[in-house]
Amino acid sequence: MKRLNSQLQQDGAPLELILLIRTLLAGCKEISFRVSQGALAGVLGSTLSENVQGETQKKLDVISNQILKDTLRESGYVKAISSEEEENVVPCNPEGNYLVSFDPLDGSSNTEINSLIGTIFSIAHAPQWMKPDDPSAFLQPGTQMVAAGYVLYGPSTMLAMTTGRGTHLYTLDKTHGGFLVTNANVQIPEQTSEFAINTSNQRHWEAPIQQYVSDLIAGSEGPRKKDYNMRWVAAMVGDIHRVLCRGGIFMYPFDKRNPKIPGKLRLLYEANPMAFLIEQAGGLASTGEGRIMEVMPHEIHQRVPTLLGSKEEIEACLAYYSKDKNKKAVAS
Ligand code: FDP
Repeated sequence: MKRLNSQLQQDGAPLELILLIRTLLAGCKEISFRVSQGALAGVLGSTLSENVQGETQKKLDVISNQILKDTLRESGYVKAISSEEEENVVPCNPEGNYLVSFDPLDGSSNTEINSLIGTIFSIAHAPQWMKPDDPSAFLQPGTQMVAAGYVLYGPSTMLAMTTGRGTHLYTLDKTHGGFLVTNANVQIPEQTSEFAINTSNQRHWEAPIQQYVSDLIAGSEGPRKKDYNMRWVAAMVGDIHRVLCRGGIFMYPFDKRNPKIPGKLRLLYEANPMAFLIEQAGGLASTGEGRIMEVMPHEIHQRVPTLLGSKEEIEACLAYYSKDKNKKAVAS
């Protein structure tokens, strides 16, 4: 089986990027170990502090964030970090050539129930002019990413990663501590009959997604003329992993509750890296209005509506948005 290094070399990744990825993954292996210890590691449960988004931090979030921060800062490859758990950019080596954004532990409420969780990351070049504490360099569209991926802490520890030459799945071989390629050049089936959305938010969705999901639920008796099944891991990393493995559509759409917070998921370290993985595997990643990877961020913790998955199903969903737009244009 091919090792991580060989795959990265084959994909033409520069040496420094390979070394950075290996450093990041060393941190993830430590997180994987801590996570697998569960309550025995004495790290589960909530701390008293809240993170910048006002969510209660679980201790594992804090620990995972610290592990990644320390490992990346010490590496010398990184100029600055943005993390879900850090209000501001974390300055690192002024001579570093890369910017790393991460959600150290996505789906952290799943820690309480010993279910899927993971680390999501994206890597971009650090501009030379940038000072390490300057957040503006992070405000570039996802098309500028040089690598992205996630490490999934499940029954096995898996890595999904792309450097722009396909999406590959790796499995951590705990006997020798390395990631081995277990599925190269993943191709997401273009058609699907599986969808994932938190339907408890239905009343807050806009008209196109209301209609789309209601037509999915209508199944073979509705306009889509086939039966759909629903799956919801409640951790984006788990839901996207399923989509990469067997297709599907994952949605966290625009939410009318607060127009200033248009979606739940964060652009830099959730939506963008997943969009890169999905596109590289032949799927589509949209906000409903346009390509996720072309969204120009205006702040590091920006949220976006997300529709990710099988090509034809995303296209079918986007047709509802176009129809709605046309209807509004005719009415005005
Ligand atoms: P979590 O808050 O548990 O870290 O990052 C946001 C996220 O998880 C996603 O992984 C997940 O898809 C979503 O939130 C689930 O949130 P809801 O239960 O509010 O739908």
